[in-house]
Amino acid sequence: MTEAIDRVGELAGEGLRALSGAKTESDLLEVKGRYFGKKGAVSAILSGISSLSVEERKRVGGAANEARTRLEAAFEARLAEIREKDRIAREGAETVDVTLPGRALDAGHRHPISRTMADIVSIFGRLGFSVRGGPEIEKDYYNFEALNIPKDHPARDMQDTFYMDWPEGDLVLRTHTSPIQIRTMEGMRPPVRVIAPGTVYRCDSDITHSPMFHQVEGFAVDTDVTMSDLKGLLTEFCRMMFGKDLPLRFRPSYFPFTEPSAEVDIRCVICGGSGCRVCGNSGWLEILGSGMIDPAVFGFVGYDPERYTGFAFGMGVERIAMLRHGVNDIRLFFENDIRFLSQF
Ligand code: 2U9
Repeated sequence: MTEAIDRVGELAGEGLRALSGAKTESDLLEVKGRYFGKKGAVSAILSGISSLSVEERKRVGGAANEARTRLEAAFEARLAEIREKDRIAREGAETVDVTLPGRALDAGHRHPISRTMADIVSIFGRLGFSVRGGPEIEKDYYNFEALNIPKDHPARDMQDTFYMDWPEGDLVLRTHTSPIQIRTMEGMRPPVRVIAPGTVYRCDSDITHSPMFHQVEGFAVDTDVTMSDLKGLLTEFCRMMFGKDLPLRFRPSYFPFTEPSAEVDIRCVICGGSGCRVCGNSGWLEILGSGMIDPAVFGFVGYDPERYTGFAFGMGVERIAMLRHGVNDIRLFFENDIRFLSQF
């Protein structure tokens, strides 16, 4: 009997030492199982006391229950200690070092096409032009008819124009910003000096054409506007845009809405005139179309063609941005690849 009581004392001592040596929750559970769990050593002693006398059973059973109570209390205390240590370790690992330098936010900037367009508009603003806009879904009349482009004209080719199949009638995505000039003339008498920037659409796509692109057009109408006014204005524009001493030339051309018409070339900004792939070895780059507004156009807006003359011009913004930044594929502007766009 004293043997059994001694054994309980030994087990209690061993169990308490094992509990205080446990490092983790699973160590603790393992110790509990071994000493005072359902199948542990203390339980084994309790189940072996049935052969003892009542008196002995009381003493051994009392000692065993007391030992189990102490072990359970020690278990709870050690469990709390281990959990607190784990929490402190976890929170230490998660700590934010507020003294580390911050991560800089990337500053955004305007798209190179928007910037080029704003620069062109700003130059014409300084030269006395005001800015007008208009709808991108446009009536056939404003996009073609009033610009002296009748129904059978090749400029209306199905391959170039996006026709809208809408019940509202003959609508197209504007193929140029020229309808803005027609709408402007309908609403005001000369003198007129207006610049018309905007997005335009043509069904065309390769390295120099995009189905959505941008134009800046402009025009002036008064009683005495001449071709030399046009040449003076565009010469000044090219020099403000590309450089002070830039040579340029006016080359005869054809547009349905201007007569006579001229295209403006600047000395190649890539090779300086010696000839390269960009200028097709000519030493010149086509930059603008222009001309004197055809009197037939004045007929559509109720301007007296005997009294008024005017000039008009137009340019593609992407082409100018490509030359300015040395970009060789127009599609790069619209792929929204930040690695490309962040260069500008
Ligand atoms: C009215 C009368 C005349 C606008 C003009 C051009 C010549 C021209 C092209 C440049 C490159 C289009 O983007 S592009 O392909 N434009 O060559 N545009 S004269 O003439 C007008 C406009 C409106 C009422």
